Amino acid sequence: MSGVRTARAYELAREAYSALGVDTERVLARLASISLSLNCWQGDDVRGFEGGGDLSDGGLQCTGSYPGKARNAAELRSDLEKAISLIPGRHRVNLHAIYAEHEGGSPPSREGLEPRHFAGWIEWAGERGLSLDFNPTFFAHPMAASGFTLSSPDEGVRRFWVEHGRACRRIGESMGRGQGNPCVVNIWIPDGFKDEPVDRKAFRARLRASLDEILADRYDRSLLLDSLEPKLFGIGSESCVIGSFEFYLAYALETGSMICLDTGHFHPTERVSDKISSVLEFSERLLLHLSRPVRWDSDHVPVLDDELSATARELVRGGYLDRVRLALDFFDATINRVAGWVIGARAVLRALCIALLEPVETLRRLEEQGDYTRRLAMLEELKGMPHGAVWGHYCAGSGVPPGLGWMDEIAAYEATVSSEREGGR
Ligand code: RNT
Ligand code: ZN
Repeated sequence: MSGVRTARAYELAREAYSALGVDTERVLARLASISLSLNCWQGDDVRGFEGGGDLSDGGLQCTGSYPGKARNAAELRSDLEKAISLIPGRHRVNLHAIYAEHEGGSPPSREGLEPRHFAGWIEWAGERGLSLDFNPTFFAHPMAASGFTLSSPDEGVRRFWVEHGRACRRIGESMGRGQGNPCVVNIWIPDGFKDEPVDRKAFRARLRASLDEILADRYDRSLLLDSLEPKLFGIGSESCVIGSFEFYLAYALETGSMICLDTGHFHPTERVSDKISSVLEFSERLLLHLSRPVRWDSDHVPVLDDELSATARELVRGGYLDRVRLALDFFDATINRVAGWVIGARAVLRALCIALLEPVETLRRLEEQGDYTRRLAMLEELKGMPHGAVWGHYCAGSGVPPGLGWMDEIAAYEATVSSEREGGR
C-alpha cells in the first residue's frame, strides 16, 4: 500500500475504533513499549559455535535444509540485524550458552564459561541498543548423552551441569548490569525417560537439589531474573519428564523464580492462554516461550492463530504486560530462517495490536451483567474491525514495511548475502 493510502486507511480505522471508545494512538504507544526476545537459535538450527554435539541428545529436532544458514557469530548477527530491521518496535536477543565465541582451537568448556566469551555479543547489542537474555545449554554435549543432566545419578555429570548453570547465571548477571535491565536466564533440561521409570522420586529430588545449588548464588532481581521451563514430553522422554509443570510451578513459587510456559509443552488440547491468569495470581512474573506446536512440540513459527490471539488477549485484558516476558522459541529450517523471525515476531505483535484494540471495559461490563449473548455478538463483530489499517500505520510509523514488502528485502538479502554462504544458492 502506498504511504498516502496507509494514512487514509488509518484515519478511517481511528474513527471506527473511537466510536467504540478505543483510542488508537494510545494503543500504538502501548504496543511500541512491548519487547520480544528473539531466539538466536532460529538462525542456525540450534547449532551454536562449539562445532559438535547432537541436538537429538536433548530430544530436540530441527528439520529442513534451507540454504544459507549462519555459520558464525558475524553471520548470525548480520541475519538478526536484518530481521530486526523488519520488525516494528525495540526488541531483545535471546542467546544460548553454545553461542559463546572462541578464536579457533577448542571451544570453552561449558562449566568454565565467562562473560568474556560473550563480549562480542554484548558489544554488538550495546551498540544497537538491544538487550540480551540468556540460556544455559543442557543438551548437545557428551555429558548429556545419557539423557540426564541436573537429575543425573552420576555425581560427576550432575556436578558438571550444576557448574554450567552457575556459570550461566554469572553471565546473565553481567549482561543485566551492562544493559541496565534484568537479563532473563531460563533453565530447560532434557532429563526424562522413554519408558516408565521406577524411581521418579529420586530423579526429582536430585533435580531439586541441583537447582538449589545453582540458585544459591544470590543476584539482584534488577539484574537477573531466573526462569524454569517445564515440558510434557520430548523425543526420548515420552514417559516421564523430570522437570514437569507441577515440579517447576511449585519450585518457582517456593523460590520466587519465574516459570516459563512454552506453548508447545502441553497436551495438544491444553491452552496456555488459560494458564496465564492462574499462574499470575500467585507469581509476580511469567516467561512465555511463543512457539507453534503442530501435533506435538514441533517448534513451528508462530502465526496469527486462535491460540496466539487468545494469549495476547489474556495479557492485555489481565493488565499483565509488565509482568510477562515474551520470548520466541522455534526452529524451522524449511523456510528462509531470517524470514522465520520476521513472520513469528510480526504475528505476535499483530496479535497484541488486535488485543490492545479491544474495548475491554465494555466487554467486561457485559460479562458482569450476565449478558453473554451481547458479549459473544460483540466479540464476533470485533473480528471484522479494521485492525489491519492500524497495524499498517504502526509499521510505517516505525520505519518498517507495513505489508508483504518486507519479503522483498528478505529476497534481496538472500540474493546478495546468504546465498554467498557455503551451501547457499
Ligand atoms: C525445548 C525448550 C527450550 C529450547 C531452547 C532452544 O523443548 O523449548 O526452550 O527450545 O532452549
Ligand atoms: Zn521453550
